[in-house]
Amino acid sequence: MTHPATTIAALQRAVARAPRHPFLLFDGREYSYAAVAAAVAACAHRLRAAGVTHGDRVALYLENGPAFVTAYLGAHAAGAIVVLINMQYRSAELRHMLSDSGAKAIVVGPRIALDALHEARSGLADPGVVIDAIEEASGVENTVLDPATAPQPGDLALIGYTSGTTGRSKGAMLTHANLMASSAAVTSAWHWTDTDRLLLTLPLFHIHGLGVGLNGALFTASTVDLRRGFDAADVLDTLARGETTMFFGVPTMYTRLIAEARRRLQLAGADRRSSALPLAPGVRLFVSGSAPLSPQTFAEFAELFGQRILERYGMTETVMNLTNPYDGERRPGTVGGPFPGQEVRIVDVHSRMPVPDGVIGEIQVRGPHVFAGYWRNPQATAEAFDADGWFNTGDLGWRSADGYVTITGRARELIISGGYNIYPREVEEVLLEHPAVAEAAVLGLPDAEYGEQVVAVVVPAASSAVTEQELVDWCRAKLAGYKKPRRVVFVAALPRNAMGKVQKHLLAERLT
Ligand code: MCA
Ligand code: AMP
Repeated sequence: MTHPATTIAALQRAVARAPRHPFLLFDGREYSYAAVAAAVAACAHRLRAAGVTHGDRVALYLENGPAFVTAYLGAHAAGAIVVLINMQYRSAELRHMLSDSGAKAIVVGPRIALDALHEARSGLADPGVVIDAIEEASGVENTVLDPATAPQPGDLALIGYTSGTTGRSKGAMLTHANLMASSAAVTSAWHWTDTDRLLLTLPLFHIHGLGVGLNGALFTASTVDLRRGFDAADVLDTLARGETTMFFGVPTMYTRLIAEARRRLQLAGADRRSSALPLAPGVRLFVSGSAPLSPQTFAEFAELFGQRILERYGMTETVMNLTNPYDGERRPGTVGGPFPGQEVRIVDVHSRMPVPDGVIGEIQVRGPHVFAGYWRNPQATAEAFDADGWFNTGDLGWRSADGYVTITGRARELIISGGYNIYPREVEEVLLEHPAVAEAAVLGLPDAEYGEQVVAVVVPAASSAVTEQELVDWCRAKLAGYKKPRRVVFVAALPRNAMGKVQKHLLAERLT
C-alpha cells in the first residue's frame, strides 16, 4: 500500500513533508501541522493517563474547532475508537450512544453547556470519565507522538451512529483502513492536493464533514478553513476573498448561498453575470451531498456562480460511494459512478439479482471503503451484507447505459432534512409517550429549504385538548431539534391497510 493506512500515519506524513504548513484556520488563527501534531500527542497522553487503552471508546462532545481535531486524532494516537456525537442530541439520544458504545471517556470543550450530557450520564451504571479537550500544545507536556500506542490499519477508528429503524440507532464501525481508503479515492477523484484550501462549515461530528472534509485535508496535507457552522453571508464573504479552492455542502447550504448571492446582487443593482462581482474567484470545486440536489438548484447555482456543482453520494457506513466526474460531464439529478477502487451494482429488491441498466433496484456497493459492521450488533451486520460481500445501501436507483446512477428513493423509511437523517419511528415513539396522543404517524413532505420536512399526523386520545405547539415542544425537549415536527395535523383515524399498517403514502397525498 502506497498511502498512509491510519489517520496518525497521515498526520506524521504531513508533518514530515511540511511541518509549518497550515492544517487549520479557525477564528483568525492558524494551526500548523506540527502544532496540531503536538496537541494531538498531548491529548493522547492525557487520555492514557485517564486510563484509556487500546480499543477503548472515546466519545467526542465537541463543536467544530481545533479542540475537535485534537481530540479526534488524540484518541487515535492513544489507540482508541472515536464515538461521534451530534451536539443537538438530547439526553435520551446521548445516553443510548454512551451506553451502547461503552464509552470510557468523553472529551468536552470550552464554552459548551453540558446539561444534556450530565443528564445522560446520570442514568448510566458506567458513565465514563469527562476529560477537557486540548486546543493547542503551548503550556502542556508530552507533545511527542508515542509509537507504542499508534493504531494499526485494521483497528477501529470510529463509530458513527446512524438513526435506527427501531428508534435505537446503530453504531457503524469504520476502521483506519476504511477511512484512508476513502480519502485516497476521494482525493484522487477530485484532484485534491496540498495547495488546496477547503472552506468547511459542515459539522465534524458527521461523516460528511469529518470523513470527507477533514480526513481528505489530512491525507493531502492541505488546509481546512474551519467554521463553527454554516452562515451564508460569512461563506460568501470568504469565497469573495479568493483564497478558498473547494467548498463542500448539503443542498440546503446551496439554496441559502443562492438566496444570499441574489440579495447582494440586487442591493448592488448588478446584472447577474456582472464580472464586477465575482462570487467565488478562487474556487475550483463545489461539492454537494448527503441529500438530493435538485436540478433547479444546480442550474441556478451554475448561472450565478459560473460553476457546475459536483454531486456525490455517501453514507456513514461507507463514507463515499459514487461521484460525478471531475473532468467529464456533471449531470444534474445524478450521482455519477463509483470512486476509483470501488464497485457498484443495482439489484432487484426481491430476487437480489442484478438488474439491467435503466431498471430501478437497490444500490449495492463493495470495496475497501465499506465499514466493518455494526457495533455489538451481529444480526444487523449480517442483514447488511450479501454472501459476496456486497453492502445493501437501502437506497433505490438506476444506472444509465453510460454509467450515471440516479437515486430515486429509499428502501427504508427515512426523512432527510437539511442533510440530517430522521427515522419516523423514533419521532413516533416520542409522540406516543405523550398522554394526549393515541396514535401517531410521522412522514417527510417536500420542503423548499430543507428538501424534506417532518410532519406528524396524530389521533388525539379521547377527550384530550392537546395543541400542535404542545406536541412540537414535547418532541423538542426529548429529541435533537432537527427531528421535531414542523407541522402536526390532527385526524380522527389513520388510514390503514388490511394488515393494519398505516398507509403513509395516502397521508402524504392528502397533505401535499
Ligand atoms: C438545524 N435545524 C434543522 C436542521 N438543522 N431543522 C431541520 N433540518 C435541519 N437540517 C433546526 C435546529 O434544530 C434549530 O431548531 C433551528 O433549525 C436553527 O438551528 P441552526 O443550528 O441555526 O440551524 P442552521 O445553521 O440553519 O442549520 C442548517 C444546516 C445544518 C446548516 C443545513 O442542518 C447542517 O449543517 N446540516 C448538515 C448536516 C450534515 O452534515 N449531514 C451529513 C450526514 P430549534 O431552535 O428548535 O433548536 S450524511 C453523511 O455524513 C453521509 C456520509 C453523506 O452522504 O454526506
Ligand atoms: P447517513 O446515514 O446520515 O450517512 O446518510 C446517508 C444517506 O444519505 C444515504 O443512504 C442516502 O439516502 C442519502 N444521501 C447521501 N448523499 C445523497 C445524494 N447525493 N443524493 C441523495 N441521497 C443522498
